[in-house]
Amino acid sequence: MERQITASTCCYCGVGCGVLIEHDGERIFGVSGDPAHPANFGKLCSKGSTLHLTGDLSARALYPQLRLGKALARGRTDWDSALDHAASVFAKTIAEHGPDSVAFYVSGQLLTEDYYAFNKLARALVGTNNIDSNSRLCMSSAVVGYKRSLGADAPPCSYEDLELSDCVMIVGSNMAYAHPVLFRRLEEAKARRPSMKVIVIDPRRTDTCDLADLHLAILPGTDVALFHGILHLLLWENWVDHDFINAHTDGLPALKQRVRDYTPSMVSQLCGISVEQLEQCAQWVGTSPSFLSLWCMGLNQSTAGSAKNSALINLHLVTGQIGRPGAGPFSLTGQPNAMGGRETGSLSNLLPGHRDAANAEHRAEVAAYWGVEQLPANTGLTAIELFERVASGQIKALWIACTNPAQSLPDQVAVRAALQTCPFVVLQEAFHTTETAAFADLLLPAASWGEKEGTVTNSERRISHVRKAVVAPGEARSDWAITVDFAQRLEKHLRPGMPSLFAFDHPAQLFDEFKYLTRGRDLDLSGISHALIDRLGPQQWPFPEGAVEGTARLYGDGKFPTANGRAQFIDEPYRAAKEQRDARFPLTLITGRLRDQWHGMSRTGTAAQLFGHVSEAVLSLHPDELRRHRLQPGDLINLKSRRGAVILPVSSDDSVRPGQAFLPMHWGDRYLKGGVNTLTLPAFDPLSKQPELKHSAVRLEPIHLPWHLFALVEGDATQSVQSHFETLRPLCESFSYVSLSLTGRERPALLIRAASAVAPAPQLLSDIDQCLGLNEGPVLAYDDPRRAIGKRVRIEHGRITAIRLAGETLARHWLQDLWQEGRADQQLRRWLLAPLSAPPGNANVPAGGNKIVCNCKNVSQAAVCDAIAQGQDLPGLKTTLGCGTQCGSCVPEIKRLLAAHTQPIAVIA
Ligand SMILES: Nc1nc2c(c(=O)[nH]1)N[C@H]1C(S)=C(S)[C@@H](COP(=O)(O)OP(=O)(O)OC[C@H]3O[C@@H](n4cnc5c(=O)[nH]c(N)nc54)[C@H](O)[C@@H]3O)O[C@H]1N2
Ligand SMILES: Nc1nc2c(c(=O)[nH]1)N[C@H]1C(S)=C(S)[C@@H](COP(=O)(O)OP(=O)(O)OC[C@H]3O[C@@H](n4cnc5c(=O)[nH]c(N)nc54)[C@H](O)[C@@H]3O)O[C@H]1N2
Ligand code: SF4
Ligand SMILES: [Mo]
Repeated sequence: MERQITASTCCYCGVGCGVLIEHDGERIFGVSGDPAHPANFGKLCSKGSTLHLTGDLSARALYPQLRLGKALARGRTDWDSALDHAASVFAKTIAEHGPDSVAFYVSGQLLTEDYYAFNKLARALVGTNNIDSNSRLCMSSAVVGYKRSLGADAPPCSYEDLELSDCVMIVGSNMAYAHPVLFRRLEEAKARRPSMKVIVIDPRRTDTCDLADLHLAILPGTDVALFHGILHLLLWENWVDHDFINAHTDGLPALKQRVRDYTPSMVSQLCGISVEQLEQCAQWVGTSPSFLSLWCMGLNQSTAGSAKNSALINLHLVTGQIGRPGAGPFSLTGQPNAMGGRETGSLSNLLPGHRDAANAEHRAEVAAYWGVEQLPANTGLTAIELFERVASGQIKALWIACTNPAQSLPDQVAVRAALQTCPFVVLQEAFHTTETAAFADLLLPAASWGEKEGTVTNSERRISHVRKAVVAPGEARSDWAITVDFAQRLEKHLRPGMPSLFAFDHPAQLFDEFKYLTRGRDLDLSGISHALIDRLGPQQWPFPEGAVEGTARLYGDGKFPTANGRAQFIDEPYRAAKEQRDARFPLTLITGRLRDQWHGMSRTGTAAQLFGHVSEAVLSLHPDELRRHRLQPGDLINLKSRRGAVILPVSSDDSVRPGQAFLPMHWGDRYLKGGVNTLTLPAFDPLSKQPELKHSAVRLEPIHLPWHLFALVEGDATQSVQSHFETLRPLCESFSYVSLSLTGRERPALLIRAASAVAPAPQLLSDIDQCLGLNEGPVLAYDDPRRAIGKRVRIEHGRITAIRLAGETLARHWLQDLWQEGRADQQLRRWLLAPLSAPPGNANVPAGGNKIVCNCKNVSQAAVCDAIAQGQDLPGLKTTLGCGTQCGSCVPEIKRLLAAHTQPIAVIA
C-alpha cells in the first residue's frame, strides 16, 4: 500500500495530543503533531514524537497463550479455544462461588468503547461491582474532590485557561515531565505576558520550577495544612468574594472555625516553608484578577488525597475563582483516557454517566437501559482491596486488561503473592514482556496504539477520535472486540437463550449505546459520535444532542450540580501522611515520573534513545544526605522500607531536600530487581481508596557486594535487543543487585549491571556469555579465576559488539565509550590481554556527561555544558547545537544548566 497519513491521538498522557501517523497500512514510519488538534496545535513532546520508534515486535504479544497448571509454561492456542476456556472457567467460578468471586482490573489507557464493554460485562452480565481500574491509583481522589465540592466529577476548565490566567498554581504536578505540551503552552503564555504569576508547590525542585515565580518546597504530605493556611490569610486580609460565597456556596462558617487555627507560623512550621513565602502565595492567590490551579499525583496519591483536593477547591470557592476565563480548579489527568473511565463508570463505586453504584435509583436507570432485571448492589472492590481479596482466596478468577499490576501497585511482595495464588488470571496485553505477564494463565494479545479505533477524553473534557492506521501484528485484536467476544461466549453460560447484550460489530456502536446513558446528566455527551468528531474535530462535553459546539467552561452561571445548586466548602483537618519518617526509617521516599519514560516501560522501554536522558535506576539524594551516610555517587545501597528492600546506586541531586529520597516509578522488577513498588505502602485514602504511592519511610543500609558484572550487547538481525533482554534477565535473578536498560541510538544495545556478595558459579557466567555471544567467534578474553576477574569483548568488523566484565567493572565507562565511538584499537587489545581491571590512563570518567539532554537532536549534557562554558546563551545553544528546537521538552533543563553555570552542577553518575 502507498504511504499515507492517518490522524489519531497520542497514547500516552492526558494532554491528549493529536498525532499524524505516517504509514503504509502495515508499518508506521513516523509521527508528527497534528496542527489541527486543539490540544497541541502540532506540538509533540519527546515521548509522542518517538512513538514510531517504540513497540518492537519481539516485545509484542502476538498469539493467545494458555497454561493449564501453575507449574506449566504457557503454550500457543487459538482465539476460539482461549475464549471458550475463559468463559467456561468464569461461568464455573460464578456458578460455584457467586458473581463476587470474579473481578476485572482495567485501565485508563483503554478507549471509552473498551471501557464501556468491560463495565457492561461486569455489572449487567456477571452481576458484580468488582470492576476497578488503575485510575484508582491515579485519579480517584480528584473524582471525590470534584463530587464533594462541586457536585459532579467534571474539571471545569479548558487548556486555554492556562494561557489566560493571571496566577497559575501548579501543585503536586511536574507538568514539565508529565504534561509537557501543556507546559509548553504555559511557557509561551508566560513569555508573552511575564506579569502572569506561576507558583509551584512540590517538595522537589523539579523542571516545572523553571517557570516558577515562587516555589514552595513543602514537606511531603502537608498540602492540606498549606491550603488551610492560605485560606486563613485570604479571610484575614478579606481577599474573598462575598457575593459569590453568599450566592453560590454552603459551609464556609464551619471551615472558618477550622482554619482559624492554621496560623501562618504554625503552617510555615508544618510545611517547612517561610511565613513570607506563605504570605506571598496567599497574596497572589487572593489578589490576582484570575487564579487557576493545576494538580496531579502530588495531591491525589495520598492517604489525605480527597482532603487535599477539597482544601484546594475551597480556595477557588472563597475567591469566586471558578467558571471564568483563566480561573478554576483544573485537575490534570494522567492517562490518555482517565476521563473516559470516569464517564463510563468504570471504577467499582461508579456507574455509566457519572452515576453511583451505591445509588438504587441510578442502578435501576442503568439496568432498565441495558434491559436487565437489576444491577448488583454489593459494594465492589477497589484496586488495593481487590488484590487483598485475591490473596485471601475470595477472588478466584481475575481478568486484567491494559495495566501491569505486578509493577504499578504498591506493596509488590503481597501483590505478586496474590497473583501467584489466584486460580485463574487472564491478562489482555499488548506486550508479553510485562511483570504481570509472568502470572497470566491466559495471555490475550491486544492491538495497541495505531492499530485500534475508538475515543478518548483528555483533561479538558475533550473527546478525540483514536483512529487505526495499521493492522495489528500477529493475531492481536482490539480490546473492545476481545471483551465483546468473551462476553458473548459467557452469555451462553449465564443467559442461555436470551437476546445478546453484546451485539456490537464496531466501536462506534458501543459509543452510541454509551452516550445515551449520559443524556440529561452533567456530562451529557449525547450529541457526539465518531462521525461528528470526524466532521467537526475533537469536542468538549457537555455536548447534548442538537448542540452545535462543545462547552469550554463549566459553572459560569454559579449553578452547581448539587442538590441545592450550591457548591460546598469541605471542612477536613490536616492529617499527616500515613508513614512518617522516624529513627528507624529516617528518609521519606518520594516516587514520580521521568521525562522520557512511560510507567512500566513496556512501550518506551523498547526505544533505546528514550534511555538517553536517564540511563538507569538510581536513588536521588541530597548531597548532605550522601555525606551523612558517607556515600559517593554510584555506590550501591540497600534501600529498605517496612515491606521490602531494593539494592541500587545512589546519586547526588540537590533538587531533593535532605531527609528525602526520590526514585522514579518506572523501574519495575524487569529493570531493577525487586522494583520500586516493593517499597511502597498499600495504605489508602478513606474516601477515594487511592493509595499513598508518593510517600513511604525508608532507610539506607550499607551493603557489601564486591563481585560486579557489567555487560553490553548489541541487537542484530538474528537477535533483537528485546530478545536478549528476555533471555538474560532471568539469568541474572541470583544476583543481589540487577539493573537492565538500553543504550545507543542507531545501534541499540542492552546494558546489564549486577552485583553480588560472591562470584557466581562458573556455569552461570558461561551461560550468560553464551547469550551475549561471547563464548565463541571473534572474542578477546582474559580470565583470572583466582582473583575472580574476567573480561571479554567481541570485536566484529573493527567494532565492539559485546562486552562482559566480571569481578571488577572499573573499565565499564571506558569500554562503553569505545563501543559508542565504534573504536577497537591496539590499546584496547593490549588492555584486554593484560591482568588489569582498571582502564588504561585515567580514562575512567563516569558517564554522567554522556547523558542526553535533548533527545530529538541527540545533544548531550557535556556538549551543552561545553558550549555554555564558551559563553553561549539559550538562543546560541539552539542555533549551534540545535538542542531544544524540536519538541522543547529539554528547554527547562538547559535553562537550569545555564543558571548553574556559575556554580558547579550535580552530575548524576
Ligand atoms: N513522562 C511521563 N509523563 C506521564 C506519565 C509517565 O509515566 N511518564 N504518566 C501519566 C500519568 S498516568 C500520570 S498520573 C501523570 C502524573 O503526573 P505528575 O503527578 O505531574 O507526576 P509525578 O512525577 O508522579 O508527581 C508529581 C510531583 O508530585 C510531587 N509530590 C510528591 N509528594 C508531594 C506532596 O505531598 N505534595 C505536593 N504538592 N507534591 C508532591 C513529586 O515530587 C512530583 O514532582 O503523568 C502522566 N504523564
Ligand atoms: N510508586 C509509584 N507507583 C505508581 C505511581 C507512582 O507515581 N508511584 N503512579 C500510579 C499511576 S498514576 C498509574 S496511572 C499507574 C500506571 O500503572 P500501569 O497501568 O501498570 O502502567 P502501564 O505500564 O502504562 O500499563 C499499561 C499496560 O497496558 C499495555 N498496553 C498498551 N496498550 C495497550 C492496549 O491497547 N491494550 C491493552 N490491552 N494493553 C495495552 C502496556 O503494554 C502496559 O503493560 O501506576 C501507578 N503506580
Ligand atoms: S504531551 Fe506528549 S505524551 Fe502527552 S499526549 Fe502530548 S505528545 Fe503524548
Ligand atoms: Mo496515572
